[in-house]
Amino acid sequence: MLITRRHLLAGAAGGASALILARAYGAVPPLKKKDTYKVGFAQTESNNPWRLAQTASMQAEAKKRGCQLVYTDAAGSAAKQVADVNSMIAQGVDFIFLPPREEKPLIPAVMAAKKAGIPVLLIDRNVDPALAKAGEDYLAFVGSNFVQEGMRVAEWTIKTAGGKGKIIELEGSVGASPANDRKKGFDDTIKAKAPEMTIVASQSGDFARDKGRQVAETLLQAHPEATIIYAHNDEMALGAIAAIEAAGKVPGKDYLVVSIDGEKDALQAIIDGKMGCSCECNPRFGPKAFDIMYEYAGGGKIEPIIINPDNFYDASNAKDHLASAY
Ligand code: GYE
Repeated sequence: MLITRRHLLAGAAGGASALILARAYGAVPPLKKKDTYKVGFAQTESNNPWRLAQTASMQAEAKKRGCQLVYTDAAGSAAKQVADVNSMIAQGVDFIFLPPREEKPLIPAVMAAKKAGIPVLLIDRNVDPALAKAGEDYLAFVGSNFVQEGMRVAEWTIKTAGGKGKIIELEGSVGASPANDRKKGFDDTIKAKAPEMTIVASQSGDFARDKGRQVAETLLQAHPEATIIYAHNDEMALGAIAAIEAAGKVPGKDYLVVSIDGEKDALQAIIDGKMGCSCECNPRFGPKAFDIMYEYAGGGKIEPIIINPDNFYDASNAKDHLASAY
């Protein structure tokens, strides 16, 4: 399709038409209107409840719409995720849903799909906006505002801790957009609004429970003055709670633990008084992701950045959401 457009425009001459050519070449590939599609979903990893809930939601929606889903699991490797997307391109999928594990390494995969005439919808994680453009190199990004999630957790923490305390931060996967943005939102807010609070250590726990536990164990020992742990997701926060308990301390009393996602175990930890708060980040992308694909095929205008609203959980409401959590 892109080549057809280029050929159509190739006959024209002069500067203005060269500009049109550049724009046409820059457009997201079109999607033919059909009842069902063969779609790719290149998952990043499957080592936590958030990922499992996301995969289940995508699979259920594909089934509901009668679409064939080509599913891959990159098992935590950005290089494998690139290869997975390339294999979907080779299999001739109509459309690709992609949560790019890291911001930069997945750019070649996004560009390869575009070149092959396959529209890509980024779900839940983003690529580096300086290297690929929403609404041009890929159809759109749909997901949470991660900077805002970090800000909301920081504001709750400042209020709850009375503007004082030393903080240990457990970062998500290095190079992942939610890790970058949740750090920025939280750190900037602490700096701007809580002059008596400091982040004494900040290290990646790769969004994983056991890695979070290991990193927390080391950092708790290195920084006995810390009383607050901010984790970029619930799995690492739950790992930190295990590390606190293994050290003979009491989470919720000796340490305030705050995080993001709103998974079932975290809501239970809030109810049990072990965790302070968790900003929701909804993994159930299926209905929205497929709606966007069908809307695009039908000629609808797709906003390049579509933000999911996030709830916020603490002791005041965790119980009400436990039954519907993942
Ligand atoms: O918070 C985390 C998952 O990309 C928003 O990735 C997602 C994050 C989510 O592994 O638990």
